[in-house]
Amino acid sequence: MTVLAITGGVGGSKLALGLSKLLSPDRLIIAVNTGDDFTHLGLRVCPDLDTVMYTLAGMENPETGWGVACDTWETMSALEALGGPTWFRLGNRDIATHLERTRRLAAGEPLSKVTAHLARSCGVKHRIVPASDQNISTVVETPLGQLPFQKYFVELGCKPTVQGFQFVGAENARPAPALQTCFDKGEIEAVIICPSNPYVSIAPIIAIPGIRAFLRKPEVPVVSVSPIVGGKALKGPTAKIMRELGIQPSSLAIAEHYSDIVSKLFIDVADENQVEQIASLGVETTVSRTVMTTIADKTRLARDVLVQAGINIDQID
Ligand code: FO1
Repeated sequence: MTVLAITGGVGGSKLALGLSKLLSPDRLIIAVNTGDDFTHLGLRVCPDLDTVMYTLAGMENPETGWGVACDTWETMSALEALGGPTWFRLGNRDIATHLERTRRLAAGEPLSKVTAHLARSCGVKHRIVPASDQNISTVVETPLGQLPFQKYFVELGCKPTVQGFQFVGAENARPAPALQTCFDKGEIEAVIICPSNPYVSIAPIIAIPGIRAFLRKPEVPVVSVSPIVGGKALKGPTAKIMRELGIQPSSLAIAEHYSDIVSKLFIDVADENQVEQIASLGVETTVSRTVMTTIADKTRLARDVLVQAGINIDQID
């Protein structure tokens, strides 16, 4: 049997790493958001897939959470001298990932096959799969008009007011083959929704009909970890986006957002006072320390989440 972890980029990758320390490769499959993907400088860039891959490989840039540790920037400097766009920072080693992905995609390989090859080449044994091999593009609706995600997130620094999101392509997208096989064989015993931005990083995944339908099966426990602690997001624009969407940033709001798919929600001790309100939504809460800094934090939270999902890992290994 297998645990399905659903994640976006930096924040969710921390829990995915913790899960990978406790579950062997055949017991964990990690489905990653592809809504942030875009073609830049002619290269196909998949930020969340790369962040998960680099994090599980232990090679991610610890300061930013994305890109490769100790990467170099000569190509960016040379590009700047040529007047090229350098707003999206691509380190030299990171560029190799995008070059090889672009080459393989152009040769007709599906994204999940390319991702499996890249992850294996980085020494990652766990299965990292794009949520879908079909293109899904997150478009941000703002007063400036509809913006491609990375333009909003990086080039404009999340400044434009968010009025809504579109996940173009999601409705016609199918779960990645490896994921669909797990669904068809009834192999998934629990789903963990990692603490990524629910509105931007998890939503494009749940927008895929085959995945949304699976998460709604009452017999499959779905446990999530709130990305909001004490009314704030640990990283990124989650709280700002929530306010702009007219939602008060809180773990209660996260519980409301997930109430039709999540059976249990981990909230931080800072939000203990919201337990009753969340329980009234029919979502059980587990109060824990959800801020993950060290690998011990990530592994402990992963263990607690698995236990709440009914997976007693001590019997596994
Ligand atoms: N985020 C930034 O804020 N600035 C960047 O220059 C940047 C470059 C970048 C390059 C590769 C990559 O995989 C991620 C990168 N990110 C950058 C982060 C990226 O925009 C976000 O990780 C996701 O798209 C949102 O989770």
